[in-house]
Amino acid sequence: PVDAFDFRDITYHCGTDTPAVRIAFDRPEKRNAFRPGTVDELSTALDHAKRQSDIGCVLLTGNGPSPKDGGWAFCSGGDQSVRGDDGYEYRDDDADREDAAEAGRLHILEVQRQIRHIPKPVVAVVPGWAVGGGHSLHVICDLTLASADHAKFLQTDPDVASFDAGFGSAYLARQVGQKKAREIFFLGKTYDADEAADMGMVNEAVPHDELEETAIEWADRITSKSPMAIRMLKYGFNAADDGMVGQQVFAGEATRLGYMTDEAKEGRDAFNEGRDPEFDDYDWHY
Ligand code: 2NE
Repeated sequence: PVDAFDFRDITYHCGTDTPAVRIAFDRPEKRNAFRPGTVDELSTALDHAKRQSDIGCVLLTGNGPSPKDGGWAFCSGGDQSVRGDDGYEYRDDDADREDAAEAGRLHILEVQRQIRHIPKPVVAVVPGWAVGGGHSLHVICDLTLASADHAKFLQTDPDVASFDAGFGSAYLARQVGQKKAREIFFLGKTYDADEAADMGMVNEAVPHDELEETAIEWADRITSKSPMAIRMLKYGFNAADDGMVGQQVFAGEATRLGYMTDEAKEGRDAFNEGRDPEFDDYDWHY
């Protein structure tokens, strides 16, 4: 575990041999449903992982099995037992948190954006149920690896009068097509890992006892590659769907690469030295 944190609802581990982190929902008796404090912890862990320049991949998963009935889950979405009238509330042993707010929260959507923008691939490692807002989380991740034995994918949003009308549905339609995405939400069928792989929202289904090992292999493959290239590719894949924000994020990374050139250093140095910049040595590339 990463010592800096004392999490209650998630576990957070940093690889020793693999430059990746493993973040896991840790409420298996609730099928890893998230309450506001869970979301706070997830956000903190993702932010920490983002800032570690030696970490190139995030594995997001759910611990299990449930001590109550042996069931496995990635995440079953918002904890309906703490859903108030305007969002999810800090109640019981969630209420003494530093960030506890009076108003209902829906900040899992902020976490979706964190996953979207973190400059390293996030892999959803799905050992069991991915349901509702938990389904949307696997959708937003860059890759999904699933247990062929226990993973199940289900959208219950309309059953509980909730709706992820953003990435959870619209981006899902980019992955599986419009008809299939509408089927997932409108019919609420349950799909196993092979079916989810066939429709394009899961990359691979592997035997349950090989799930974590395969996830680490994927992290090893990802982190053996050029960090700059992986980052630019992630933001390139995002850009077309993310509009001006997608362009802004991609452009920010292009700016960073630009800053690393002698040409940019000449612009900076000329200003700091109070002289005109000398750009004659730099090509108008074609
Ligand atoms: C996940 C699913 C399909 C599992 O079914 P099953 O039969 O395997 O287990 P069971 O018995 O239903 O659940 C085991 C225990 O976990 C709790 C259950 O209440 C049960 O507790 P006990 O009876 O043992 O005490 N549990 C499971 N999911 C929970 C949840 N989300 N909140 C609180 N407790 C939960 C089945 O359990 C299921 O359908 N769960 C509900 C899925 C759901 O509707 N999630 C919310 C969707 S809305 C959302 O996530 C969202 C959003 O769309 C946008 C923004 C924010 C949130």
